[in-house]
Amino acid sequence: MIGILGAGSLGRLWAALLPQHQVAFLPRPDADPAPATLSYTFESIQDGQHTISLPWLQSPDDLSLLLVTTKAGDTLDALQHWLPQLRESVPVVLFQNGLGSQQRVADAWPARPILAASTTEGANRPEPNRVVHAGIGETWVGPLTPSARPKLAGVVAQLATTGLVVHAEDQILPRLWQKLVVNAGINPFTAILDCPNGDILANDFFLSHIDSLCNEIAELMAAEGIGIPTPGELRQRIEAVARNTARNTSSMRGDILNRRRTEIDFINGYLVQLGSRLDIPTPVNQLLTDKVKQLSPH
Ligand code: NAD
Ligand code: KPL
Repeated sequence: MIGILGAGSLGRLWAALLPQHQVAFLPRPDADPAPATLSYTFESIQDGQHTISLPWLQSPDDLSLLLVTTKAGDTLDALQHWLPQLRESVPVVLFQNGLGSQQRVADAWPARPILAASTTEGANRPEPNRVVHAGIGETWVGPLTPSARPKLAGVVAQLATTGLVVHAEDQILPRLWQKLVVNAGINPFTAILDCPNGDILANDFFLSHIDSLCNEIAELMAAEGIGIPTPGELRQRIEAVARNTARNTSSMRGDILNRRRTEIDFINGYLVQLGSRLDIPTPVNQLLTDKVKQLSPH
């Protein structure tokens, strides 16, 4: 049985596409009491609308794989509740955006097979019981702890049964950084300016900070040994994604509009913390983090 911890947009996407008799959701500890099944409408890209009805997990002993699709700020707490109940050999795949939460999990359970995924699939939930696969992407999965290495091929094969494109990635950290760069350069601007992704490109606030932001990120990446990108390359990558997703509401703007906690601490906030550890100034990341925090509950 494949367990999904975090029954939100991304968790319900994977659950809808995995073989149905092999999937169960792990209830929140505060679920009161968990109903037997979770039903929702799933709008697939390829073949229309389906009703999905999946069980809540009855026995943790049944799990052979755990997909963790909570937000970054909820992940450690969620796993602290469930991992003591799962066999040590069960691979755990972390799907969070940003950085920081993955390392905390790997540090907390270094003997467990912990993997991280970086995905460009897009899913949203316009109503509580309707999930839309909004954009087809690709997913890279790689090991964070030594015992995850021998599990990687099997985990990728299980995830690929969805029909989604899933790659094994030995070096998952640089992949997570690539997504972090894009999120750090788009999400806070869209949240602060309250605009779709494409609209940041001509905005004075974006234009007056993007080069300094890219300088900060390039310096951090070089110090961390994650390649030596030039600030100009980072800016091009950020602007290309903003153009390609021009009408999208970023996840951070969506969180603010829905009065939810954002993932800023794991995006620009992570870069600020890394900068202070490495003695690299990060004033633009700090500014963006502060402004987003003023807008959202923390
Ligand atoms: P979401 O808010 O829709 O879903 C998170 C779910 O986790 C919610 O249903 C919440 O109730 C549940 N949760 C919180 N604490 C829990 C706990 N202690 N136990 C069990 N469940 C708990 O968020 P999402 O959009 O699905 O994103 C999840 C993660 O995936 C984020 O880090 C996001 O950045 C990343 N991601 C999302 C997408 C996407 O398209 N949605 C794409 C790439 C990456
Ligand atoms: O990942 C995203 C997000 O919104 O979190 C981007 C790439 C910015 C697309 O909206």
